[in-house]
Amino acid sequence: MAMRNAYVDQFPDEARVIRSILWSSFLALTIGGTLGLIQGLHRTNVLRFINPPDYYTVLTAHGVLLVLTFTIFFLVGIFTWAVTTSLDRGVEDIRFTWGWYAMMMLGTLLVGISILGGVVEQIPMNADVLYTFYSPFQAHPAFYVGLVLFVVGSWLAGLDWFRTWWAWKKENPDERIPLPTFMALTTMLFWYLSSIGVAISILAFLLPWSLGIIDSVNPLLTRTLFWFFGHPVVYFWLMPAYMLWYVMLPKLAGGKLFSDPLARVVFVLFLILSTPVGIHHQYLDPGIAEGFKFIAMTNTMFLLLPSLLTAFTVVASMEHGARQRGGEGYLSWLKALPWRDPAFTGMALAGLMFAAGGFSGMINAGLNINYLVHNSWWVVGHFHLTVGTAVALTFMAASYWFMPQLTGKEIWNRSLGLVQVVLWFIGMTLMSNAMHRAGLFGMPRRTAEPQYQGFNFEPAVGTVAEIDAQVALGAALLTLSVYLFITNMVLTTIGGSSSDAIPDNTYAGTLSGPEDSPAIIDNLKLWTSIAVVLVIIAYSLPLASIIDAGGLFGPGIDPWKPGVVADPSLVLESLRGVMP
Ligand code: HAS
Ligand code: CU
Repeated sequence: MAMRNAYVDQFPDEARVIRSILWSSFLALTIGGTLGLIQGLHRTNVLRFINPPDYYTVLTAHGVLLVLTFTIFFLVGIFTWAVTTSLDRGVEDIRFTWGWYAMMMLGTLLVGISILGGVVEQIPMNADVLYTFYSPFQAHPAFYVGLVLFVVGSWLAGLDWFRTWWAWKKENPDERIPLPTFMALTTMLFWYLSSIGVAISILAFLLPWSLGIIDSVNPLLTRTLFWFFGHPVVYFWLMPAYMLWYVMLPKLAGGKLFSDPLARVVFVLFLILSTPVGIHHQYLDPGIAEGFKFIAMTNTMFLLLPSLLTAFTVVASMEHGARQRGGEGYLSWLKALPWRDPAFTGMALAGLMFAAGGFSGMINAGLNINYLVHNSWWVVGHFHLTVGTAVALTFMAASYWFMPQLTGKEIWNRSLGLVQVVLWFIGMTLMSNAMHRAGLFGMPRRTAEPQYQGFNFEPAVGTVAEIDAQVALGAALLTLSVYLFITNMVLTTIGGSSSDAIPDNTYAGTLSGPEDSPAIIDNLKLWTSIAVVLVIIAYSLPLASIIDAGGLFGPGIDPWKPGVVADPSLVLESLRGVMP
């Protein structure tokens, strides 16, 4: 009998940590998904059982659990797989790996409990600040402390991968960085750069303010620091999905990656361009000059390039796979793809929906068109196609390949997996399409009561009732899909016995390998320096003018004058709320 060579056989210790990490991620997905259904039914007036004010607590938990907890846990797990697999060596010290995971868990618990305080009277905390935690909304200090722990944990995860790579490089000084490691490292580099923004916002302003150390903050400044991080974070979610499309999808399709050099160029472009664009979330913020917004728009349009390159490369690789399997013709090769494999089909459908989500992103990015869609349900439609499908569906689909690798067991029910990913596609088609349409006639986002008294929305096509029905039905199908997913994962893990039929832990080969690109592509220091310079160009003047106009700590407030900085007893006072 041939020796099985799954990930769990090669790296049993790493497999154990990654399993725990993925379970944290799946738990967040299950709770977050359920909350999504509650909101979907409430907003559309189909079923209302929460108090309208609690809607914002639920919405905060939904956003935080899904876009921060679910996605980021999954990606740190999958990047750990990517680095160890492609370097063919374990992490330097597995205790360190457990350490950063524990830190991220602790952060999640603090954040989770403080949000829960919004609906549970016994918990004397509150964090109804939505996942963007803009001031003047204020959360309990534990919320901010939890966020800091979570983010610092993710920084240490990156350090873990860099350490593994440094050790490998010592032994392989002349080799090119293997592609999956290259992708994980470039992603981490822009994550380090961009999360400095949110770190400053929290540590210098929001946390001291919530603790009562300072009296006020400059909302525009903290918003700008948030979006300095808030745009790049969307690519932090997307890059692991892209990695899976580059290294897994071609393999599952039965072929090879069309071009390794092109994939590297894409990740370098994301490293360079992800950060200097955050102001495209602030086109409607007064207090930022139009010129700065124009620069952000220009950078954003350049940033479309790596995604368009990805669309080309990934589809070309799929076509190569299909032709290897006997596919022919201009389009009939599509029929030769392995549509019965939930991992393949889920990822391919995620890519297809991302084409639509990317398109609505281009519309958002237009400085003038944005005025039409900003703060409307359109934006919610946009990000449910991007993070909610390109990323979430890819992660779920990939789990049908990864769970066997991590547990040594077969998926409990693969056909159910196929149903699950298709159900997501259908549910999201209904929900996101309706949301986009609703946004076009001004239906606002983030409100429990979208109907204003004395005002009737008038859709150009269809009716409000029909749009609401699609959203409610879509939300129900999506939640059902999450439950099918989690059931499959649970039964795979606890049921079944170890199987010898698990495929080897490998990823796609390439038609054109790294040797076809100049070595400078692997010069991470160079690209990081360019990224830093671009950030300085894009942000120094806007930040200076925001501080000049509104003060570091709010208009007219000089923290260096005595009396304004609160006395330390206030700090103790507010800490009393945190301590039991
Ligand atoms: Fe966005 C708002 C612009 C991409 C997430 N975005 C948001 C928000 C979120 C979000 C969460 O400029 C709301 C934030 C909030 O709460 O206020 N976005 C863009 C642009 C892109 C973009 C230009 N967004 C994303 C991604 C996200 C994400 C990715 C998460 C993962 N977005 C904006 C703007 C706003 C915004 C404004 C602010 C709006 C406002 O007013 O508030 C681009 O990166 C998109 C590029 C993508 C493409 C598509 C390429 C197609 C591909 C598919 C290949 C096909 C395959 C399969 C593989 C050009 C790669 C084929 C299958 C076969 C069967 C053949
Ligand atoms: Cu953005």
